[in-house]
Amino acid sequence: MALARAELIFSLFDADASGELEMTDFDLMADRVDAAASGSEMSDRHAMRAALASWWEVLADHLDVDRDGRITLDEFCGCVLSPERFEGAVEVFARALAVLGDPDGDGMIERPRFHALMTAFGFSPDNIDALFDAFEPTDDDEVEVRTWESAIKDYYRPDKAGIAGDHLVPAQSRR
Ligand SMILES: [Ca+2]
Ligand SMILES: [Ca+2]
Ligand SMILES: [Ca+2]
Repeated sequence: MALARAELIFSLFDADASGELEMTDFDLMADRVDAAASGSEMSDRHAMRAALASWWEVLADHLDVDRDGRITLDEFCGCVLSPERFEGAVEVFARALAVLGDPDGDGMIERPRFHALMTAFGFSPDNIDALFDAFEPTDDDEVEVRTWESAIKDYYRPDKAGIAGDHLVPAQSRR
């Protein structure tokens, strides 16, 4: 399961589908999320950009073994062995994303906004809905941002299994 998850996370990070991770992938994700986060404060959007940039730096520092500025899938799978190294970066990212999901600060995120942000990160519509439903939305079709934030943190941990974010894994690759 851990390696399958690492491969899935790798393919999501590879925003330009070049087959390797580069800084430009994280710039591209930042652009997409920024476009999806209209209505959020500029400072919150900048915080997301900064979170993605420093996440890339941490990944490159630890995983780009041959120092060519790109992370191959083989190099990336090294993160399965030491997920704790990336926890800090994932936490900052999850917080920044949660803030973008809740511009009015009431602690809840609506389905359309959830959809827009998750689509920006490359998740597919069916999987996004399944995850939203797993969070048990209110009658107003909102879920708690806190629940989502902790699911994001779990999701990007390659060693985690049996989590809400498993709804984001296409059925055929679940084990
Ligand atoms: Ca790429
Ligand atoms: Ca490399
Ligand atoms: Ca809200």
